[in-house]
This record gives sequence, structure tokens and C-alpha cells, in this order.
Amino acid sequence: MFVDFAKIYIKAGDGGDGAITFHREKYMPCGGPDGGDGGKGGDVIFLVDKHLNTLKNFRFKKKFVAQNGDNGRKNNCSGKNGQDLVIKVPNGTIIRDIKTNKIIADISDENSHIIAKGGRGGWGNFHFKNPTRQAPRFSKPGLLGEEFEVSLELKLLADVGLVGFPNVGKSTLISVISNAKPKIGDYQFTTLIPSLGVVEKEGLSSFVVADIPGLIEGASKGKGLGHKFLRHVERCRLLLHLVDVSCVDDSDPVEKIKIINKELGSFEKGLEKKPQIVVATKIDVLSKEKIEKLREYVEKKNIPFFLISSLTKKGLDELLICIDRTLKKLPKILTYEKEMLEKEENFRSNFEISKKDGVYYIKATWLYKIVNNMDIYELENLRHLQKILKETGIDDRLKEFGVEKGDTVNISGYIFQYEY
Ligand SMILES: Nc1nc2c(ncn2[C@@H]2O[C@H](COP(=O)(O)OP(=O)(O)OP(=O)(O)O)[C@@H](O)[C@H]2O)c(=O)[nH]1
Ligand SMILES: [Mg+2]
Repeated sequence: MFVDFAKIYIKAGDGGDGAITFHREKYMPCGGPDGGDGGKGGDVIFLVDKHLNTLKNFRFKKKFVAQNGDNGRKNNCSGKNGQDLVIKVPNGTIIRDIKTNKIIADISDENSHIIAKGGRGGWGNFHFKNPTRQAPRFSKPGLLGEEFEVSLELKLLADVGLVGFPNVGKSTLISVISNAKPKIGDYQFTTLIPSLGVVEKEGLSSFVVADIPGLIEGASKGKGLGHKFLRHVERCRLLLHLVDVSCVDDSDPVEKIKIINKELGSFEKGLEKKPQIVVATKIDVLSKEKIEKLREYVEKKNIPFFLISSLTKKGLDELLICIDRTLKKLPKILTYEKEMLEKEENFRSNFEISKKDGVYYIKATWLYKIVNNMDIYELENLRHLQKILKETGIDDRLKEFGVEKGDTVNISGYIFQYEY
């Protein structure tokens, strides 16, 4: 089963909490603080697996959570880091944040991509010891791991895409020029899913070809197999537009070219303008009339034109040489830039306030991170925090909820008294 789109939930591990412990030893009644730091939460990492060519592994399993870091322990022992979670995807998988629809990453190289970062472990109370504070009874909790609802979209990576009506000989061509072994049949829609083949020929650079299921008029409106598979030619550098010129059917080859180009354009504007080579197929049983009509049309348009027979192999070498030369002049395979640059950007307007038993609860991941990174038991830090609350509109909302000086405010477990 070919699946090229999926939605999943990913969450990195939370950092472990710092410990609040004190050194205990016989004859040493007042040992200092010795609470160790929490371990880091595991990251969620995406990696290409060359053996995968569909996203079918994500059809039923939808939740991917990396391990949390362990809490710190006494004797200054740090908690163990949470294990990273590695998710393997086919080459060419684009990850988007569902909330913003922005691209987080294009997984189309050999690198490991950290998509959700594990939270840092919190400091143990050992770090908070200073000359005036010998026995700190607080530590920091670990930071929360990042979490996202993401979509995975596979857009195959190929240099050359084969497009055309069903039954024109696309799969037969890829089977004779590459290592691919597709199903071939004398009926329409033999190919039901896109597949890739690698062409390796002495004297030429190797390149990847994508066999795409056949298109028909109205594919953009769902006719035939529809045009959903065209997402897999989006990245192709060059299209081979195959037209059947055999005498077996009496269709107009020029009309056929126009229809396919129209379908390409209606899938994505500009797709029909991708560099093309028009390939007339099945010339072992050619119709002279059809060829002449086609030649006149493509030459007028200045599109390279080749005649081939995959059966007798006539014209294949010339075609491959032309593909090789053309690819050398074309830009590399399209990869998508990350659009989601600063994940924190919108965070600041993202908060929730609630009141329960006289306590005001503020829920905001970004704020939690800030609080976690400061010692709010220091007056100076507390002032800074209240300034942030004012700047971000949280303060106004607290007032709407009726907060007054001296009331208790709770930010994810950090409790302080409202000052303004
Ligand atoms: N005579 C002749 N027949 C060919 C040639 N190439 C392909 N065929 C035949 O044309 C028919 C269709 O070939 P396919 O390669 O399956 O066509 P396709 O374009 O992949 O078709 P879809 O997968 O349905 O889109 C098969 O019966 C092939 O044997 C050729 O060069 N000469
Ligand atoms: Mg086919």
C-alpha cells in the first residue's frame, strides 16, 4: 500500500527535575546541599531510511513520544538522560507543523534532523548554594520537551519524471533503462503507485527516474486515478512527456500533449512549464501521420523530440544522452527550506489563565521556560518576571480575573505573590 501523507503527534522527553537533598554523614550534622541535576529529555529525530518508499508505517501508529530524563538524585548524582526517539521516513518526506502549516524540515539527506528538542534537566539544589544561602530548599524542575502535531508528506526525489496518458509505455521504458521492475500491461492504469528507478549507463552520470501513474483528461477533477500522484513530479528536474504514436489507436497526439500539460498546470501552476522532452513511443508499430503532426507541433514550440521503441530499443541511447546533457544544465533537485524559523515567535500571545480556590494559574509553555531558567526566589528576578507579565498582556488578563496584591499566582508549579 502506498501512503504519501500522514498526520502524527510527536513529543520530546521532558527534562528531569533537580533534586533537593542534603549531605548526610555520621558526625557531620550539617552537610551541604547535594541534590543532583535532572537528566535531559530525549529528542525526536527524523532520519531517512533508503529502504522505505511510503509512509504506510504511520497509518495506524500516530503517537511518538521520546523518553523523559530522570530526576536528579542525592550525592550530586545527575539523572539519566532520556533516550532519543528516531523516526525513519522515506527520502523526500516534508514535515509541517499542523497549526501553522509551515515547513519544519525536508528530510531528504543523510543527516539526522532533530524535530522536537528534549527539555533540559533542572538544576539540583547544589547549584543554589552561596555564602548567604547555605541550605537552599529548592531546585529547578526540568524543562518540558517540545511537542507538535505534524503532517508528513512524501514528495519523491527524482531527476526525471515520466508523464503521459495510461498505456503509452512509461513503465516499459523505465524497465529497460533502469533497475526498476514495474508491472507492465496492455490496459490502462497498470501502474497504480509511483515508483523510482536508477539509470546507470557507461559514460553518463547516473540519474533517478520516477514512473508516475497515467493521467487522463479531468484527472484534476478526480478522473482515472486523479492527479494526486503529481506531487511526486513536483521536485523532478525534467519531465519526459510520453506520447503513443503507434498505429494501434487513432487519437490525435498533439491533443494528448495539450491535455496532459493542462492537467499538470491545474495541479500546480507552472508545473506544465517544467523542462520537458517529448518522447514518441512504440515506433516499431508507428503511424507516420501521427509522428509528422507531433513533430511539427513540438518543433514549433522548440521542445526536444525523440522517437523510441522500448521493445526494439531503438532511439533509447540518443534519448539517454540527451537526458544526461539536459540534467547537467538544470538546477539540482528542489529541496524545501525550513519555514518555521523561530518556534517561540507566537508563543508569547499563547497563554491560559484560570482561577481555583483563590489561586491564579497561568499556563504557557514559553513562560514556564523563562521561569525555569531563573531563580524567582530572588527579588530581582521576581521583578523581572512581573515585567514580562505586564509586557505580554498576562498582567491585564490577571486583573480581569480580579487579581490583587498579595494573591497567589502559580506558573506550572512556581508559586509567588502578586506584587502590583
Ligand atoms: N509495440 C510496442 N509496445 C510497447 C512498447 N512499449 C510498451 N508497449 C506496450 O504498451 C502496453 C502498455 O505499456 P506500459 O509500460 O504498461 O504503459 P504505461 O504507460 O506504464 O501504462 P499505465 O501504467 O497504465 O499508465 C504494454 O502492453 C506494453 O507491452 C513499444 O515500444 N512497442
Ligand atoms: Mg505503467
